[in-house]
Amino acid sequence: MHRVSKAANLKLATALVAFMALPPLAGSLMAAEQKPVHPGTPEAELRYKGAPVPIKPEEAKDVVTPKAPPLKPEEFARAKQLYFERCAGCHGVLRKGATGKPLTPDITLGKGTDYLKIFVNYGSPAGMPNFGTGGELKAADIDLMAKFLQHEPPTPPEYGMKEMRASWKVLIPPAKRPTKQQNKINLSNLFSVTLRDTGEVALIDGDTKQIVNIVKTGYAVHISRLSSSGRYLYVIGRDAKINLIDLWMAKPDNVAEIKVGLEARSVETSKYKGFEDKLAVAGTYWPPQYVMMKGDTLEPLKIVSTRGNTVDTQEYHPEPRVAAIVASHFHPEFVINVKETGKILMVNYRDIDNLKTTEIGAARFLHDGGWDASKRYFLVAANQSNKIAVVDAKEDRLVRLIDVGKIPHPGRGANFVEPKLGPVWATGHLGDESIALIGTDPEKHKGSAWKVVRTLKAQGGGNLFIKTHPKSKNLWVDTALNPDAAISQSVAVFDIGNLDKGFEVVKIADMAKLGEGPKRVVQPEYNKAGDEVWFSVWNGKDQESAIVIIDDKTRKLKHVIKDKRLVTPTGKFNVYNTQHDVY
Ligand code: DHE
Repeated sequence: MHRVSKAANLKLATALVAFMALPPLAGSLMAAEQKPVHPGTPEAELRYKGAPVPIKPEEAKDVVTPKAPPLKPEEFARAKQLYFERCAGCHGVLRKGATGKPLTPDITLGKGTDYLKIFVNYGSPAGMPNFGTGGELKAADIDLMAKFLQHEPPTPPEYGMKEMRASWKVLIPPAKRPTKQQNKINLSNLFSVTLRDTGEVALIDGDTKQIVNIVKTGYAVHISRLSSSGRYLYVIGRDAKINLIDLWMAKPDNVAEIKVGLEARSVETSKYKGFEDKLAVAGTYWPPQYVMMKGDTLEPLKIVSTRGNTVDTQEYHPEPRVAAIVASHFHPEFVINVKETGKILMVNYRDIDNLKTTEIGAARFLHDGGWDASKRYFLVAANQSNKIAVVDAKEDRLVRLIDVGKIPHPGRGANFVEPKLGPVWATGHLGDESIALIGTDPEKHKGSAWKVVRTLKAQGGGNLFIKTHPKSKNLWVDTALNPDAAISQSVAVFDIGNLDKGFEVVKIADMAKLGEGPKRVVQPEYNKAGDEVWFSVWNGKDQESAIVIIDDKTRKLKHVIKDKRLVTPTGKFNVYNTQHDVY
């Protein structure tokens, strides 16, 4: 296993801090890259720890703790804001510990203000940022934070059926929607492109490369998913707002919306035979729960909490966030991954009043993942545990926990046939340059199944997404979070038929011919035919970004989409490939 050096880790960590802290520190992305903010912290940890939480501080109630140093109301308000922006992503909203350590008063009161101040000021080699010496927080704020941490954590409000129904809007009821497609777009080759910092998606015609519409969505919009038929597009923002877009309209646009919580990342729809387009499901980070909704209106039907005990030490965790959700093709089930408890819930939606759930114990910090080529096995990263969990969706059981490299980050992963070893599913890593190939065919390639059969070496750490297509011979690997601009602005491409040859570097950002900015190249996504691969060149909010389209066969530039409306493009979701789980 190749590992990045300590110095490289430090550089990468620094870049990641800047990257993670996007909303409040957005403008300082490049500047912050120069400061050593997280000494000794591997990049991947930081990537997941520091993201600001979009919960408004005023929503979380103050709890004054008798033995803790006193704080005035305005000091409380400021401390809450700082905590949600800088700390909650790692330590959890309730400070019970997520990828960062627990910070509840039973621990912090014993440490005292001076000790805590030193910690916040200088950080720790275990991953705590040096907020003081790194220049992120002033002395007064560090003092405030050290006192605040000794009080009971302010709890954000619960968010239940009443709140969901109050936020729910059906803009165009199903009866008033088109009965057949009203536009001439080749919908199966449409792309939904996340415009992260404007809270919108760009719908781009994959054939003509023209923008069909820019649709308003939630704050810091995150992912798009398709209904089973491909007609409806579901988009979720970090503020837990879901937008339902009807692609049959003359100009595809929102037909319904709902806010399902205060913070969220995942949405999915029912795909099992007989339930096509019937249900949608969304998981929230806060409150820790998932909700099932009517597929064509988003009417909320059932909310289920994910609070419970961790898979290993079996301690109670008050805030287990919902990470990836996929729809099973073998049963009417959603596969719901609960991050902090490390449990995979196979939730049967056949009868939601008598809900049957199979709870599969995997490993903590479940995050993202995808199906193998047969769509029977789901492979998901337990990222901070450096493992991939494999679940059999036919038999609803854990097949194996596989040790991989440092902080696996597959996106949905990449399925292909390794010439000697048979079908594999591959993941890259945030924390090192390795690509792990896991055998996925227990029938014909039993010896290779459910282990790392081969490890490739790509450009470096900071990989976010990896992609191929059943019709392609290429495996594309981004390195969007690598601190070296030459690496974050280019991608590696392997020849699947000759992996020994190593990779070729394709300088995607240069092809876009943009001005200043980080120009991170992120998330390869194929068109329906599998002969083009699209990359986002992700620049700052006030800078020009682009989408670069590569001819997959020749690996040469085919087209660049530039438009002043394409602000901070990141994820791209091709309708056909997302609808049919092709990756
Ligand atoms: Fe994502 C998928 C969570 C930051 C782009 N991201 C996911 C999933 C989760 C997740 C749980 C799986 C969803 C599913 O399949 O149902 N992402 C998080 C975070 O908690 C994190 C680390 C911090 C945060 O602030 O939210 C985070 N993600 C990012 C980004 O900064 C990215 C790179 C840019 C952006 O647009 O926000 C980003 N995440 C994506 C994309 C996917 C994703 C493009 C879907 C990949 C796919 O191929 O399906």
